[in-house]
Amino acid sequence: MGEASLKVGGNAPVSNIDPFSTAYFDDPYPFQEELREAGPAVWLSRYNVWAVARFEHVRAMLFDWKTYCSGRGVGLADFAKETPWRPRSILLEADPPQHGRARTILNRVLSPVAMKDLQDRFARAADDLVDTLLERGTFDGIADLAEAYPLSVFPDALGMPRENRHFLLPYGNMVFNAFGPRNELFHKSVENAAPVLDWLAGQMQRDQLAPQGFGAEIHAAVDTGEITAEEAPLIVRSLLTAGVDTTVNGIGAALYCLARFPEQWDHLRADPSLARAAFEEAVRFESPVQTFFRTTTRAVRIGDVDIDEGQKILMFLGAANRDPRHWEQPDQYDITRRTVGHVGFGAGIHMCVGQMLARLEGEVVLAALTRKVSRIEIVDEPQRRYNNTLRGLAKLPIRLQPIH
Ligand code: Z7Z
Repeated sequence: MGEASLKVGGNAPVSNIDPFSTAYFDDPYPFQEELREAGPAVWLSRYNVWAVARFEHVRAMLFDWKTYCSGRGVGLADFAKETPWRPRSILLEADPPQHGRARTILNRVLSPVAMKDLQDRFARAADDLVDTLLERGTFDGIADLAEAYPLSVFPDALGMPRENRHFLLPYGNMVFNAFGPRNELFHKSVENAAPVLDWLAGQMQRDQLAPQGFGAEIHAAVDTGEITAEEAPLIVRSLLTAGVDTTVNGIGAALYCLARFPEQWDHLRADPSLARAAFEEAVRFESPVQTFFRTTTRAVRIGDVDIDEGQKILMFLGAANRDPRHWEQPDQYDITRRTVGHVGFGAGIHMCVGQMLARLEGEVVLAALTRKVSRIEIVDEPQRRYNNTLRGLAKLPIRLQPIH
């Protein structure tokens, strides 16, 4: 780990930590502590960007969209200086007022009432999947559960055709890698996703989507004049991009936590009404979305550190969610903890628009497990999946013991 030093010509601490390296992904916690302890803002000398890792400052940044904008991209690339690698998202990579128009539509499509309509179907699908997996006994908790479940319900809710829905995974993997540097990981994920790009472009179009579902509802907003016919496919694309890999890693995180901490699993079984809380705490504890960027719209001071206009700042959601300045025993997975205020879903105007859908998926999967399973055992070494933004596993070999 790097020696702390001061930024040339300034008063800021400097670090040579690489938050996009496999060493970091394998064990991010000592690095995150170093960044939190170094100061409220730290210069990352490898990438010439700023890092903010303390809870208080990450949260404040997320709420202050005027100072910390998204329109110049939420990855390392500054859209003011380079052309985005894909047409920019009019939701994620936008600021008010443009952002609000796309957001309003998705707020409606993914509203609490819409979630209520999905509840029974989603719960039944979780029950069925857990039944099938119990018959197998031993399986891969990632491919067979954390990936299989969202892929079994989310494309249906969108109104996608049956074929090739697993193509959503390599696409999401590429987009989330693309928020980081153009490293080996990024290039490999581009290669992996190349064969699915044409398919994906087709999935956004109105005539591909079932007459009922999130996709059709988005396109219907063209008819009312809320958005243009050019904007609708881009808003569908936002769901296709952000709706699968994120929930896969959220469910994977919860499964991994409950397998590693059997006393928490016992607690959940004793009180299944904690299923939602157990999922939420897994999102805090593992922070499936680890980092992304903002760009300063003016000169600012964070703590005692001066930052110029037009600077990229990397927000460490995962580090904030384990900041001991805010959390008691942050490195404990505790399903009875008050998790309110965690930044695993972000905060402010860009806070995850699909968070209720994610929670629904997480809750019904955990609830199905509590009804049928007595023990979740890890039977072989878990393997990490490396991604520039997402934290999660590639493999989690587990065995489920049925309740007799
Ligand atoms: O609009 C989009 O394409 C989109 C892509 C990625 C929206 C959101 C995200 C995202 C989700 C980014 C979580 C960072 C964290």
